[in-house]
Amino acid sequence: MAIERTLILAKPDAVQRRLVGQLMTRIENKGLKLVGVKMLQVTKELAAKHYEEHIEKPFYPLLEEFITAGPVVAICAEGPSAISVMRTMMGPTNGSEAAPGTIRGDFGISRQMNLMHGSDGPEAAAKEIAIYFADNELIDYKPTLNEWVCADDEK
Ligand code: IDP
Ligand code: MG
Repeated sequence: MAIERTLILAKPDAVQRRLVGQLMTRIENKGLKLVGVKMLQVTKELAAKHYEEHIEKPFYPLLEEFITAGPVVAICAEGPSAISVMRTMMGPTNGSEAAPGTIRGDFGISRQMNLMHGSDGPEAAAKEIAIYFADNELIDYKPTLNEWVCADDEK
C-alpha cells in the first residue's frame, strides 16, 4: 500500500455554507494526515490550470464561474492510498446520486455545487499539489498518534 498525497479543495459552496470545519474533521477522522492547508481565491488562470481537462467541455464556463465565485480552502492530505480513499469518501460527482455516508451524499444535492475536489490519480495529484502549494507550504512531521492509525507494514 503506497503512502500518497492528494489535493483536496473545500469549494466555494462549502466555504459559504460554513462546512469547512466539518469536512476537514472527516478527513482527520479517517486518519489522513494534513500536510498543507490554506485559504485562497481561485483566479480564472488558476481554474484553467486546475481544470485543464475540462476547458473544452460545454459546462466549463459554469465551472469557472463557480470555482472563482468565492474563496476555497486547499488541503494537501497524506496517507495510505490517500487519493482513492478521498475519492471514495467524497462519493460520485453528483450529490443527488451520491450515497448517504459520503461527503457529497450527506451535504449536497447538486452536480456542480458538490463541496469538495479530490485528485483522481497520482499524476493529477502531483500536478494539482504543485498548482496550489509551494514546496515550503507542505509540512513534513510525524503525528504522534501514527502508531495507532495503521500497522507498520501499511506505512
Ligand atoms: P469530479 O469533481 O467528481 O472529478 P469532474 O467530472 O472532474 O468531477 O468535474 C469537475 C467539476 O466540474 C465537478 O466536481 C463539478 O463541480 C463540475 N461539473 C461537472 N460536471 C458538470 C456539469 O455537467 N455541469 C456543471 N458543472 C459540472
Ligand atoms: Mg475530476
